Amino acid sequence: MNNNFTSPDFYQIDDLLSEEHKLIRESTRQWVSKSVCPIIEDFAQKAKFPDHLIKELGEIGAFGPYIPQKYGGAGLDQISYGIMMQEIERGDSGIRSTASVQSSLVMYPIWKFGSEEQKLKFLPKLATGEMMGCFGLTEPDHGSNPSGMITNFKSDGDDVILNGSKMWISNSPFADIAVVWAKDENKRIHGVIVERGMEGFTTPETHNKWSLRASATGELIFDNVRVPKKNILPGKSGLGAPLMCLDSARYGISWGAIGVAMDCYNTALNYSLERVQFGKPIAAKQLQQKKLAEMLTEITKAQLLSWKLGKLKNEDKATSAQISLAKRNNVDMAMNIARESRQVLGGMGITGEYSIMRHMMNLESVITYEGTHDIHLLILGHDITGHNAF
Ligand code: TGC
Ligand code: FAD
Repeated sequence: MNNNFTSPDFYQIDDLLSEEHKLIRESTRQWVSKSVCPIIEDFAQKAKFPDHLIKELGEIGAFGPYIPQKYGGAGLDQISYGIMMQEIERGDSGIRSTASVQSSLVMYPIWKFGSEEQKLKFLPKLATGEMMGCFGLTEPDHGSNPSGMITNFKSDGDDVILNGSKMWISNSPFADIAVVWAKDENKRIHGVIVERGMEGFTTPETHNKWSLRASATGELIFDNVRVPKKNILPGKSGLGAPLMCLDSARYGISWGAIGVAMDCYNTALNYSLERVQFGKPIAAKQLQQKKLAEMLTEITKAQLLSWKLGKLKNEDKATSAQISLAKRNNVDMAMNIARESRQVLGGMGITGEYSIMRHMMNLESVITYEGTHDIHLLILGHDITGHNAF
């Protein structure tokens, strides 16, 4: 495990960052090296979520970095958020998932679409980790096509009665609240805050994953759950509301993937300098240099992409298609680098002595969730041609 990590910066991209960005990177990096790297392999092997990290994630400001301070967030810009996701995902995609679900998929919709009462009730506790949330969009029969969702509610006095189920929900087994997307009697989609303990609401865990093993994934089952109407997010309805949340999370993932790629690249570089075969370090062999040179090239391109996207997001100018391009490119880039760097390590690459194989398996989820690789291609195709090919 490499605990003295320095990120590659071949194009002096640090010059584009503020002093605050660099401080945030340094402090998050140190926390990851101290609290995540030493324990994460063991938790992944045991398929257990390290829940003792929740409080620390709250303390380092990883929950809602860009949410205003008034609501308990850190009031930082989008590049700061991206940098935090990069550093946390260097440790493990599952820990980044916990942070990005809490920030972009739970706090963001409450902040953007919630009533003042909802914001004051939930956001400060979500920011510290005293309360944890999850986001329920995907259903057993509606993954890439969430508009077909079946989960629905009917009005009953001051309450609604919620029925249906959600699948593949990060953090569901331990979440205190779920932001659930469900259709009303007119088939209009709304966000509903469902609280643990409401009768008829259960969250069974999904087992036997080979990917994201240090993250808890589960279902959300609603069997005539009575939810007060005051728990419906009043500010926006329709599929566009959850898609706005996804835009924020996908942007964070574009940075997170860079963290994984950097960790794999550094591990492969260090190993190749130390491992001697045929009388020389394997780093002296052209075939290994080709791998390393291509890794650095792709990391550098991805760094520039996410930085520029962050600038656009700071100005509120980033389009959904631009976000899709970065999520799709950077996760694919990280997957290729994980595969190549694992080969540099030979047999050692398949062991838990190094982080690469765990990253490689995690990325199989990252390339699927928040819109699959192919769905992001179709979003780009739609943007380019004006023709919807979904
Ligand atoms: P479509 O007809 O294109 O759009 C419906 C309405 O939404 C608007 N819209 C957006 N609004 C805001 N942001 C966006 N990114 C938007 N994209 C579209 C659109 O203008 C329209 O508005 P209106 O007013 O006309 O109704 O919708 P569609 O049904 O054809 O589907 C579009 C598609 C395929 C792109 C979308 O549904 C999609 O992205 N599918 C992928 C599903 C997905 O990403 N699921 C993620 C689940 S959450 C998750 O994976 C969390 S993992 C967390 C972790 O552990 O890190
Ligand atoms: P499907 O939609 O069934 O897709 C199967 C295949 O068909 C894919 O290759 C896809 O690209 C392709 N495909 C689909 N439509 C088309 C098309 N029109 N043209 C061509 N190809 C197409 N969801 C949440 O709501 N909240 C969460 O917190 C969450 N966390 C997750 C955590 C993990 C570990 C995983 C694995 C998933 C998580 N998801 C979550 C669900 C995730 O968003 C979905 O898995 C994803 O959107 C894909 O849906 P699906 O699995 O149903 O695949």
